[in-house]
Amino acid sequence: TEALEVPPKITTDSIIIGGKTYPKDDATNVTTTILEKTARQLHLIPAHPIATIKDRIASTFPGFKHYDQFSPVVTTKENFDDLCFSDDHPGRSVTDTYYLNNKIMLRTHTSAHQLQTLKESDKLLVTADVYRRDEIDASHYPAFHQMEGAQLFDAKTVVADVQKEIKEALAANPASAGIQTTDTTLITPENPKQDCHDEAAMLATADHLKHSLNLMVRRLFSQEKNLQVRWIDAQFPFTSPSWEMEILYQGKWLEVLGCGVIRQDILNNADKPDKIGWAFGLGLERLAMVLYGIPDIRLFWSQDARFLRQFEPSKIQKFKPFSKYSPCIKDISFWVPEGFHENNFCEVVRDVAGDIAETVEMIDKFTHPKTNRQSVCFRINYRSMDRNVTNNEINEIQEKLRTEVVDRMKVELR
Ligand code: FA5
Ligand code: MG
Repeated sequence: TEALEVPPKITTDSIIIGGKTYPKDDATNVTTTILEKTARQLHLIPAHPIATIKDRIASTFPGFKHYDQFSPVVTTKENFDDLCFSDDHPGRSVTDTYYLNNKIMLRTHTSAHQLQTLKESDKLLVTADVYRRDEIDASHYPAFHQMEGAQLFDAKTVVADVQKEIKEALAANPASAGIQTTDTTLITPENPKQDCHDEAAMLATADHLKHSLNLMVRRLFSQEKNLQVRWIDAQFPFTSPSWEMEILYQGKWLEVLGCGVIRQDILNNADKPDKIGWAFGLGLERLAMVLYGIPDIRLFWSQDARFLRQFEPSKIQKFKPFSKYSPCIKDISFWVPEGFHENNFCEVVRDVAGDIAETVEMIDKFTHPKTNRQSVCFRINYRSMDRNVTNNEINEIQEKLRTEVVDRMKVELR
């Protein structure tokens, strides 16, 4: 655990964060806007919805060691190599990940702490802020929060151990009515058992995993009538087989977590070769938005008293939206160079406009028939969550954006 009290800073040749200095290099792409987020630690603020959901979920995993103070600065080894990501995995790309430099980055998921924590513990949770370069809309923000969970069993006794545990858990928590779970997953060549695993041991581990997570959402959503949950196949470099859980929310299936049977290489590296285990990683904002009825992911970062004062510690209650202020819509068109990536544009928007940028949408794209040059048009919806923006103010931002995209992205405005 590192002190994040010292404000992070970017100088001409280094990044200073958590009191440490990291030299910049050709991979550096972290921005001041993002670094400032690392100091917020929403999951540690009492009564903040993210912290309340974190506590609620943790209470459904008694006896699990809960780590929630890890620094977001990790090595590429921790975030990728230790988790069996291939060298050319797209997640490593500078368009997806924030790098301090070639070797040091902001974690993109709480799985970055799996190896270290599995060495220390057989039942663990990790809650933390994670960072990804991403698009801009109501459910995507470049910083969000995840909770990781993992549990290990003795590979020799897992079948009997799981049977006993599930029986006890069911006796203590009879499945609540009104929650339907559909499991459409299959062990296939695309979602295989690991060769080193005994089939019965793997199936028992998977059973325990799905049982634990079904119980977790049932408890979390005890107020919701007719909660629908489904399991689908997934793929992660660090688990096999792998699954995702989705819940039906406002007519759409919303992915809330990924999980699976931990790759044995990871357990061997954690000095636990005789164990078998599961892991999951869930998005706390996704669950908080549903449970509190929070319509926009930017609200979690709001420092407006009208947001924060609505919440009480350990109580989940529906969010009362304060009035929606009027939007201001602006388009920008430009010719793009080769290798243009939408996330790079979104980054410039974030830096210039901050949270006033509500959505960024590509509304047109065409290739000039003669020159073969490509042109794109983006529509930016500017709206503040706590006041009306003026057209003058947005014009100024839009002008600055036009200058910055040319400077930073080598595009030609149209
Ligand atoms: C992961 O991050 C894996 N580390 C999860 C995992 C852990 C799998 C352990 C197996 C074992 P994924 O990228 O799908 O997976 O993210 C996990 C969850 O984080 C998603 O289901 C979603 O709830 C949340 N999430 C992902 N991206 C965003 C985003 N941009 N904004 C808000 N929540 C997000
Ligand atoms: Mg996913």
